[in-house]
Amino acid sequence: MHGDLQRFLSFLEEKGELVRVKEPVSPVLEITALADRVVKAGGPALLFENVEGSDLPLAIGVYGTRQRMAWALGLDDLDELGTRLRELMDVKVGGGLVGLASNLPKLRELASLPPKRVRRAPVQEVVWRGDDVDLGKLPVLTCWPQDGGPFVTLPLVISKDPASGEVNIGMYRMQVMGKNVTGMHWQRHKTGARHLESAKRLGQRLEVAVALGGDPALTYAATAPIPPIPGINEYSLTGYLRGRGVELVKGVTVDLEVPANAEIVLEGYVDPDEDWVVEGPFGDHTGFYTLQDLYPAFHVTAITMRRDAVYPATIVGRPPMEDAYLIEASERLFLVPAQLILPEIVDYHMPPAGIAHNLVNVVIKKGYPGQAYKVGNGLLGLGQMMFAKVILVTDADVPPNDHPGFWRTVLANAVPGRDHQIAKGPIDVLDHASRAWSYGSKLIIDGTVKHAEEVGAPGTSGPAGVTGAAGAAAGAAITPGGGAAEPTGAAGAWEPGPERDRTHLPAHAEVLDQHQPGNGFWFLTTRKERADQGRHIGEWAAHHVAARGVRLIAVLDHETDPRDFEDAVWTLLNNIDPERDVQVIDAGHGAGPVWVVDATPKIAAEGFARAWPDKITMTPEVEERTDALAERLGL
Ligand SMILES: Cc1cc2nc3c(=O)[nH]c(=O)nc-3n(C[C@H](O)[C@H](O)[C@H](O)COP(=O)(O)O)c2cc1C
Ligand SMILES: [Mn+2]
Repeated sequence: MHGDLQRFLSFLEEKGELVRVKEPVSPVLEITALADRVVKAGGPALLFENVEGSDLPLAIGVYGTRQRMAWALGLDDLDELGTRLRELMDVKVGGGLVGLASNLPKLRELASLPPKRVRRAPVQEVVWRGDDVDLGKLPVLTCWPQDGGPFVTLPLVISKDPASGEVNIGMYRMQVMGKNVTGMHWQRHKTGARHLESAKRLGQRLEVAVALGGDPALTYAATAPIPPIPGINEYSLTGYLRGRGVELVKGVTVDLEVPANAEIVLEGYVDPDEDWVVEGPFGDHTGFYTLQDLYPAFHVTAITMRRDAVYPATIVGRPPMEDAYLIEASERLFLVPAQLILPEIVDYHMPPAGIAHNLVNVVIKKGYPGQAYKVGNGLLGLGQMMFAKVILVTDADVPPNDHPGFWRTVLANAVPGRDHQIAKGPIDVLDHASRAWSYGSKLIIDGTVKHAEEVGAPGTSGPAGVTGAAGAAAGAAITPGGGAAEPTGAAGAWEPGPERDRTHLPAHAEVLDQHQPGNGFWFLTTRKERADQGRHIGEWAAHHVAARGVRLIAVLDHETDPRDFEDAVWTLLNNIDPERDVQVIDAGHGAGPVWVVDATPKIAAEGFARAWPDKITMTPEVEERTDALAERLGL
């Protein structure tokens, strides 16, 4: 295992996966612009040795490919995360409480390598306290043009619940607001926010320490959705991943232990009685800005660092970004506990276009009617899976990371209206389309091959027969348990129409551009100017014969390219609250029912009370300078 960030950077350099940038580059937008194009091209990690305005070098994109993410955890491939954990646990025992109970003792092994206390630590070679504390000396990035200021983007925020003593590390971005104060963007559902509530009840300040760098496995662990199991936290997960305990040292001004091998540590406190401060805007991992909001202030009492400290950073924005690989690591690891509870799950994936929680593709082994909903709703009950907005379930043999192919399979097997469920629940705080902040709806689409009971037959207890796209294509029919065969009708035989470009699609005064990619979608774009415009265009399209071969019509904003499937689905998922924005129309012209989705920006005239954020874009001037820089660097 690498042990610390700098050893991992050396490892990457040996592998040819690190490029040093020696010329001066500005931390205001420029580093973002370069890092953005490099990560999207699957390029190397970057070490900026000369960041304007700071003496510290800055590393970015360290986890920016699937391979580097695996190496960061000491693995060759991220799939090993699941295999190793599966060996530890017995996932065959079956689902629910039985599976959990028989495996709980085994989970202790996860906690068998607790942190080790050390007295001297590289991260305390340099100590700034009191007036010497100056966050302005760190190369903190101002990431995007509309950002409210510089943000610490890869922080490991350490706190202890003053009531239970439970320690937590979460990655919560921090906006620098002064020499010694930042915002603390722990969202309402996160553990750090709970620790602050606990401190408030006890009438105490909450001490907080923020580590930058350290073992790459620990940085990963701070992002992992670790369930609240006593004795299991980010330190024990890191101990399990790296095969030895994390070295900790006592903070110099706080009664908290901090990772001894970090690059930099910020020590301080959050006072629950202090007014919250205006945080943001911030170009977020949704690919949109998150607008200003109130968050607690973090006061820095000391900054400690290595003599040769490297400042680690990431940027988030339009997918795919570096965080997609941190998320994929969690996806591989937490597949195993998810299968303990929902054993029919064969595999799942959260495609980058869904920025993690907006889209979960699930493959199941199906044994009975309604099972897709059992799994979809079951996932919604598992920790941070509660944020999922759209869940697609199939039992077909399609890899969950084949994004367009997975949709194609699900749309072929799912009849709009008959095969979906809308549910309500908590929504990610960053979601800008939900009816209210952090509260909205979810859409589960059952793209499995249907059992007789699911298409209207009463069913009996005999051996079950199935139908659906596969069966119907082979000329098969529903066989209700032990009974007579029933024809499947149009539903099972559905096939998507061919790809059609705008020249083969009907004109509409308000439609700017449109495309049917050939997998069941029809994307249309419009410049929204009046209430219900998106809905009306969708309804018009559904009634047109061009809707034959289409299962999902989506009306999108004018900035979306309907020929770019990733762009279109990314926009679609961000801009909807399914219960409000998804309707089913059967126009009766032979297309069958279609989902009509209004994914345009919502406006006040439609009763939408919140402000709608912009999509993130870089300024043309910075892009131009970055073209030149990228060329000089051969990137
Ligand atoms: C790059 C990155 C930035 C993140 N920023 C935030 C943030 O600002 N606020 C937040 O609540 N979660 C943020 N997260 C997600 C949390 O780190 C994640 O939900 C984590 O599991 C929370 O852990 P906890 O359960 O210990 O609170 C971020 C994740 C990544 C990968
Ligand atoms: Mn946690």
